[in-house]
Amino acid sequence: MPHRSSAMAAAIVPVSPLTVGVSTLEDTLAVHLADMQPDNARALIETIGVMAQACARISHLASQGVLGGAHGLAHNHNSQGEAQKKLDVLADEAMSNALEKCRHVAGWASEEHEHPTVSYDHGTQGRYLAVFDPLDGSSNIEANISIGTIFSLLPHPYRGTTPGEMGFMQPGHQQIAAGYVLYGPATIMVLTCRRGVLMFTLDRSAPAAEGQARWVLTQESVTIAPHTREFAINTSNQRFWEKPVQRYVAECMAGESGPRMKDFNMRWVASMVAEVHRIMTRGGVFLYPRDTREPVKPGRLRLMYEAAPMALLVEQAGGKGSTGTSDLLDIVPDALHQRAPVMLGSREEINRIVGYHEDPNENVSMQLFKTRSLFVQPQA
Ligand code: AFP
Repeated sequence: MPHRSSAMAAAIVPVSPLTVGVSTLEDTLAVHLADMQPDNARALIETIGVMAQACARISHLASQGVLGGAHGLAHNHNSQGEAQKKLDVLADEAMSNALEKCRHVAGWASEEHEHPTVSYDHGTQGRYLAVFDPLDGSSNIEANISIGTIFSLLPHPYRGTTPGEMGFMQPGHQQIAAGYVLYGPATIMVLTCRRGVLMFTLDRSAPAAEGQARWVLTQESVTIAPHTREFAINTSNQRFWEKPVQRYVAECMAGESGPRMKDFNMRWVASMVAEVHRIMTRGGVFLYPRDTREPVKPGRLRLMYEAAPMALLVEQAGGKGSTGTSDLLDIVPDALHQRAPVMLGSREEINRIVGYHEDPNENVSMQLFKTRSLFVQPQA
């Protein structure tokens, strides 16, 4: 059997122009990364290919529904104390098993495990550290609503030694690549290697079970419009939000008769992958702000598994990601499972929300606006 790397090397020369609807993942990346040093490009293509293959496997498991035996609880808890679903566990295994075989990956961190895993065979020589949320939106599984996988590649900072937890503590702007796979009516991968954003659709008629998943390029240069009339937030937490978010949402809700002078639409899928994908296709903002429900947690979403990869994708598509007070990509994690407030999407809207955080007269504006808001603002 040929070694996978030699098969990849053959696949990346000669390059041909990208053709949407025809170019496969490997062919597309060979063209897309043509400016990279060939050895680096080959390693990146091979590693993304390995993760894409694992996601095709997860797509297959998810698409089987209850017939595949992947519904329901696994009767385990993850490192965060959250009850794991069977599909959480299976997705985690699919990603881990794939990365274990990849010679470029020295180690990986999964949202499902307390500590990172060092690759048995490639721990010292691998050039990347992989980080992933194997199954995002797991509360949606039994309801047959979209779910996803989020992944990111960081450089292994101490190549030649095995990676420790400290090696993963890198800010989001260090990411070499980031992507997500949406398991919806179609399975779609959205990927950035810091050269814009590409979108691929899994050809489900190809035999994924034999490791032959076929991802077809379906959009190049994915771009998020700077303005939007759509926002996504879990409004059941409204009373816990910080004031600038209260103000932003209240103004959207006030619609034409409020200061924004236009009507807004709202969505909430409870799967960040699905929300970000909607933003990638038609704009919008996604907010999971800091709130006062659990003061020790600065938000619900994980910085490394969710916020940072999505922020890179959004930024590469022309949008912006922020905590409200700082750029999501600038945060240096101090713990693997660190949480962060997340606001991302259409650039001008995120700038507006950041502006509200900076506004020293915030409380004054809130009082003025109170008369027109559909929300009753909580008393200070
Ligand atoms: P699960 O994977 O535990 O279902 O969490 C999904 C998620 O991290 C993110 O994808 C959603 O946007 C968010 O949590 C939903 O949170 P709420 O249930 O609080 O709305």
